[in-house]
Amino acid sequence: MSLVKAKYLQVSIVIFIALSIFFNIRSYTFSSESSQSSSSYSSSIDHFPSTITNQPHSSDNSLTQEEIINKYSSIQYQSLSTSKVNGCFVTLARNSDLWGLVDSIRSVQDRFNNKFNYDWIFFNDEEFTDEFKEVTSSLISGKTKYGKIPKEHWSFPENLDLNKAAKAREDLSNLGVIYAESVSYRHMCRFESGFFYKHPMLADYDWYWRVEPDIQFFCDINYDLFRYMADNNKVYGFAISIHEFEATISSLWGETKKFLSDNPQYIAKDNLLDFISDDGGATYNLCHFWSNFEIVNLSFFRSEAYEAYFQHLDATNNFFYERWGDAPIHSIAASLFLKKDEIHMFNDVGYSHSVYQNCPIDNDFRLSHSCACNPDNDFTFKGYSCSGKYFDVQGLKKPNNWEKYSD
Ligand SMILES: Nc1nc2c(ncn2[C@@H]2O[C@H](COP(=O)(O)OP(=O)(O)O)[C@@H](O)[C@H]2O)c(=O)[nH]1
Ligand SMILES: [Mg+2]
Repeated sequence: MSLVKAKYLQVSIVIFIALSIFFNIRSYTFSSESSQSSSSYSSSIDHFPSTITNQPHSSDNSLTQEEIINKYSSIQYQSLSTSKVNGCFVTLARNSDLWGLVDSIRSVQDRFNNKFNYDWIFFNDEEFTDEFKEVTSSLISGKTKYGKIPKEHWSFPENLDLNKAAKAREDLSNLGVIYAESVSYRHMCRFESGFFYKHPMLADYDWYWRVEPDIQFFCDINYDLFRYMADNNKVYGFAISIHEFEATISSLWGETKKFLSDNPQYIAKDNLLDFISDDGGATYNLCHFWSNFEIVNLSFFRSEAYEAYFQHLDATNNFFYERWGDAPIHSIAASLFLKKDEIHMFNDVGYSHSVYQNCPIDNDFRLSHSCACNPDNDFTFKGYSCSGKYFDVQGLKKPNNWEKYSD
């Protein structure tokens, strides 16, 4: 072989090796990209090992809420995503609720779920239309699932006196009570009280976050509210609390007391009774957590105590003879069966449902979280709210200036 030929061969080999390395790297890159795009982003982060070192944990109980939020918000979204809990959004809706729901979903996605990609489950007493499924799934970054409610979870109990129920609706309507005449509203409240968490689609989940049509989140939510609950041993979370219309639940407290006298073992030792009663349990003060937004560990609803309580209430048929809401039922159960430090108020999310809203009154917080709300409209410390009382019975420090926003 001549010297020129040998040199030529040497150069060719170097070029060949360089090209091989280059194409190997390229093919590796392409294959990892394509495998990511073939599975959803949410499932790819689900399986990412949780290796972050600054992951918050239960010792956070010793921090104030402000310190916790600062701590959680400072952690990178990507890192937080690796520590997702087994939670999902749940929405009960009619097909006709679609367009009111679109805004709710956009708000949840824009402020929270585009960062975390939690799944979303929809329930309906009828089949969802293709349009409903197409539109909602196009907006949601997690997986979407659509479930039909079993007939037995959305129908009159066999022993219901239909005439008595019709007369009760009429009487309540004469008092001018909202939804007094509606049968479907009563099915809805009963389903949300005792059945939604029994749907097989929820069986694989430990946590749920309820979303309704026509709600809005005003502020950026930069930490995983589910993860916050899990890490801090919280079971029930809410944003707004309010008084119930007494006429809708005339017999609810009497039935609750009957249940408790037969089942005192279910009452938690360090409970939140003082939130729902001003006289040590003699009467109900009508305070309840507004359940249209709630984040709950489903083990609470699946517990023996909650199930026995629901069965006792349902046997009265007063979901139909009165108009019992799921909000007072969830709230009474949470206040009695949970320890008070298992209940958490999210007063940092900025949340609105119909006429009432939570808007953080701290200027710095609102500005740094791009909150799009007027603090004058914050309901937290207004007279019809129960959240001032909640702060008191939980021994929480009210924000500076709260009096300025209290009517
Ligand atoms: N599938 C179904 N969902 C319902 C029905 N009535 C109410 N809902 C849903 O139940 C939730 C509460 O109803 P909503 O009208 O918002 O009651 P409000 O918040 O008490 O005024 C919402 O998510 C509704 O979309 C119904 O008849 N069928
Ligand atoms: Mg609603």
